[in-house]
Amino acid sequence: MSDFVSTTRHGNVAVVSIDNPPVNALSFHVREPLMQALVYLRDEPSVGAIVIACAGRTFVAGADITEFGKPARQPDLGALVAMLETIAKPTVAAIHGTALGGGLELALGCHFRVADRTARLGLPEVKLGLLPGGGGTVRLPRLVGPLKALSMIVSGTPIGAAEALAAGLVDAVFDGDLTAQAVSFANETAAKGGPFTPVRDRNDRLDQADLPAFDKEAAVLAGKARSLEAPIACAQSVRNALTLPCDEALAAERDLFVKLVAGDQSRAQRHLFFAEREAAKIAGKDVARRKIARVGVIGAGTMGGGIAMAFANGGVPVTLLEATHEALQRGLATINKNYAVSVIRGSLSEDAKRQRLGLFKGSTDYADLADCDLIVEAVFEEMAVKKDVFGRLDAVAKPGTILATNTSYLDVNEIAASTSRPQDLLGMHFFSPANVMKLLEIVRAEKTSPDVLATIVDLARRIGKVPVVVGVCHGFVGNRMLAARGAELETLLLEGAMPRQVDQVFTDFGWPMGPFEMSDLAGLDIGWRNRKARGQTAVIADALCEQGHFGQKTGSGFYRYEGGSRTPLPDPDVEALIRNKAAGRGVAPRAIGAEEIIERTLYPMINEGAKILKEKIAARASDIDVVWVNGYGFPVGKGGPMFWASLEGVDKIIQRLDHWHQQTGKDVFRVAPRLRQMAETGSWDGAAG
Ligand code: 3H9
Repeated sequence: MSDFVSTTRHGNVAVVSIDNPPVNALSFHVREPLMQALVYLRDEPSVGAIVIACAGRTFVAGADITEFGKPARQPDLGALVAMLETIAKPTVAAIHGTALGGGLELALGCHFRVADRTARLGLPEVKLGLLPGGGGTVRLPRLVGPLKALSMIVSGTPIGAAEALAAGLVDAVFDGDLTAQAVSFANETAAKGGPFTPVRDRNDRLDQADLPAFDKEAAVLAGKARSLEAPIACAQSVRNALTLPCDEALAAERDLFVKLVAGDQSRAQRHLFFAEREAAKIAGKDVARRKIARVGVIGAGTMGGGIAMAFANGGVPVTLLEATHEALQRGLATINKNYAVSVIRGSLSEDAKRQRLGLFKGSTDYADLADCDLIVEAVFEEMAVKKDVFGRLDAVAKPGTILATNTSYLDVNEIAASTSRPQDLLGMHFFSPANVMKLLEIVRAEKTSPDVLATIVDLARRIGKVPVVVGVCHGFVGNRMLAARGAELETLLLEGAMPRQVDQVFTDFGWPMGPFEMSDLAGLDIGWRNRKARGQTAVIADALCEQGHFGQKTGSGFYRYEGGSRTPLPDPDVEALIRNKAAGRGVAPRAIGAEEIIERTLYPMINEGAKILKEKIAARASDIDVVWVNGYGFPVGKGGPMFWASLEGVDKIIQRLDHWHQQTGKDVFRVAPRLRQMAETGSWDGAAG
């Protein structure tokens, strides 16, 4: 008995209960008493069967991630599961909430698993840059077959109880009092008599004939892994289960785990795990939240429609407002079509589609927004238009309604000042497509009240978004750093790099696509319009736009696209244009290496991040990482720009920025004081650490 593990008797059945809030992680202070309790019960003759259950909201959700990187303390998870398998009496895991990672591995050490109907089971270690290290890759294929195990372990996505039952992962699914039903199950099983075969000895689903199909699927998954090591290690380890004796496969899994856990990629992904949770913590978290039962969205274009879908996907009823009946019908038709595509792809059931569509109410009348608790505008990005919209909202919104602007750049303080209720207004900067992208920059204006902020952070999590609170400045965190990243791109072209070379450096780094391909996808006309509004120019991009080359949508931009395809092809005309513009400026082309491209794009971006921290536009460096990974495709295996800066070496970054500043005199290379401070203290907060 301990504070974390206790045993109760129900006749012949002993129930061992783990109670380690909030998620019953298998910390050392749980493993040690759990081991002791199991050894005692194994040897206690009056005990006929053992149930492992958990208190609180969930079964064990994994190993304790905070212990990784510290010296291992025995018993480790492997020893615990191995010991479980020495028990001759039936052992049953009673799973409610989530059985994840080490939690599912513990359950796989039992002879049987029973689950509550709402339970979810999975091995998500890959998302932490790891593979399951407690025998999961070796035992799961023995229950569900190698192909299913491969898909579960490489994706890291948990499955529901019904699917787990069908796959053979659980033996029974129950409604109601799970522990009581697990005890009955254990009693009945014990009465039937053994011997009971541990999972490690069940080999009937391990058929060597599956190897070719397995290897084919593993190759497909490896292709999607880009530069990440963990998915490859996961696939290798499941393959070992198929080809090696159990103990050898377990030892190989352990070796792979030890290697990954010490590597930079897993450190980066573990950093992101905690960073995302940290980002949702805001000062004044104890304030009462406002109730959000219905949301209004103004504008049914790409952005507004996506935002409306994001709310409906989270189960929140939406009133969608457009200026004209035609625009409204067009918007609703697009939403309908998007859901229909999801049904065809198999990611949404027909029933769920109907339910979601049922949450929409369309209108062209502002008065219909009167019952909304939150109203988000997604209209044209122009201050006068925004002010007009909020003026009308002021007249119809009920007192206490939260007003949000989806602006990407405009001054949220100025928008707030144009209403009679600035305390109720903030920015909700969704990323396109808003129904898919996880990031939500929540822009806190000067007068935004703490309860408004807390309500929107909670709502964001409710609809599955990753919220990050940011302050008011041009472009907030993400777009402001994007501008710094892109400041030298045109110059690089003029000096001799071609779009495909720059993009290749980015994809080699781990980005899903490079900046030129991204501009083509977003539409070059958007940047062109913004530049014109700000009196700015861009030599190459402006020339392309003047010729009507707006990117993918016109079949040409920095690349050409054949027959409506999305595959970018190098365009000799664009390359000639670049050379001509360079010659016109007297710039002789030279060979530009990958290092230089990184130094002149990613280093300025880190520098801008340092300024953002100093100005308190972001509360923490890790918030910036969350923005970039979830909104802009910064490679997860590098942990976000600010984490990556430490891997790259802040001293080196400063030295090269100084070099480029001397060479060019450009402001974008002027080293920010906070960056120098980081080099001195080793911490973005300014304190030594
Ligand atoms: C593993 O198992 C390796 C093994 O194969 C091998 C070992 C040898 N450890 O997410 P929430 C904290 S790797 C430590 O906001 P929710 C979390 O930081 C692990 N702490 O709740 C937060 O703390 P705070 C494989 C953990 O209800 C608090 O709990 N397992 C852990 O939205 C609440 O978390 C996973 O990867 C942990 N394992 O979601 C599962 N998990 O309040 C990771 C959570 O101070 N966990 N915390 O910010 C999850 O996916 C979600 O937490 C879960 C609940 C779905 C369970």
